[in-house]
Amino acid sequence: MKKVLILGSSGSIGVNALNVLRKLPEQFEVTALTVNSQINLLEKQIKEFQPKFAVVNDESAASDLRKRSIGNCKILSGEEGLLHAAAETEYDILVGAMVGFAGLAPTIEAVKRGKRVALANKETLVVAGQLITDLTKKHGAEIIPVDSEHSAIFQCLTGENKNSIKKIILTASGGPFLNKNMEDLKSVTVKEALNHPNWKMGNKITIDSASMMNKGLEVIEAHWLFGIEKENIEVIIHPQSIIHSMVEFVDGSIKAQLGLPDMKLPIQYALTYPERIQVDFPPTSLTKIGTLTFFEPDFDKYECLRLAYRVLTEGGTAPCVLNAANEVAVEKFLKGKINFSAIPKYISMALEKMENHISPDLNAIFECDKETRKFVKSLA
Ligand code: MN3
Repeated sequence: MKKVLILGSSGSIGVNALNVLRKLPEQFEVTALTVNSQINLLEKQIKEFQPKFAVVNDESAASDLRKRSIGNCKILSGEEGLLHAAAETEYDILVGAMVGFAGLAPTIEAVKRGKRVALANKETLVVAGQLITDLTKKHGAEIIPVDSEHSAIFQCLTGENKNSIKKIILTASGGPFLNKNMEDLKSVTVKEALNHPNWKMGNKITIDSASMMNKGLEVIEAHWLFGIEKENIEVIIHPQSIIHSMVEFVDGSIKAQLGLPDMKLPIQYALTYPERIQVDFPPTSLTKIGTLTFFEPDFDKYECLRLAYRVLTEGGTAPCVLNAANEVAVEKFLKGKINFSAIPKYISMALEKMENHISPDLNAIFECDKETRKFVKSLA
């Protein structure tokens, strides 16, 4: 019986992780759940899964929850509670399903304890890739990707020698604006940007998919997860989202992993790896799908993707600046304060403004994140 802590149990990945765990009661036990503020959903999850701990980031929501009858589950709160859950409580696998930079510190605690991290929170590797990679080696931790593309690559690489990889081919759906041009992007609405054709996800990642920043973050994530240089990471558009990604080997052979776009599969694989467990996911009918198509991304239209490759070249805190600026810009776009094409502009401005620190420690990363947010928030 493996014990599981879920960071971010009210989000789309967290809910799907619980959907997976609900069907595997013999193998897994949920020991802790964390949310930002959604206590109504958390209360239901606590009643069903009976974890020993739950953390609510928002203090007043936490005290509301403490007044309800939730059995023996201990309610912690704030950043301190989050760190306590990751650093002190008992678990075997941490599911990193929080959104954005906030997932970094607790993930590091799990890595330092040599745990398995089923990582969905790509921002963690984007901002602190070197640090996490070094700590993972040092403490014998295990990072198993939950991101569908990286899970695909991870599956393609099973049994292969790293030296035989020629390149990684990340597939991208192209998002809701695949058929729009650069001019159109200036006037797209929040509602249009949130209407992803293939995947149902949270707001932040859905906007990132529309701008292709999501794919840019995934290029950086792939670099750190698999130790592959950016020249050997290619992005291609595949609108059907059936091939989740591919690996090309030195002999010219290409391996791909296919399936319907459903996060339950990569989540379950990260939990049960190296085993595969039979489940009742709907089958992938290739004859029903019929056609798979591929084409090159337009880097002028998807400026965010170009910026992601650029910060990977620059290294240091540049990826942290990109991530923080993007998080703030996306928030501004969702609130209707800026238009869609201002997102890459704000990121470029932040990259110009912020000084790059090479080989940053955790403090330097936190400082960079804070300063970049301050700068981008101050932009009109
Ligand atoms: Mn993905």
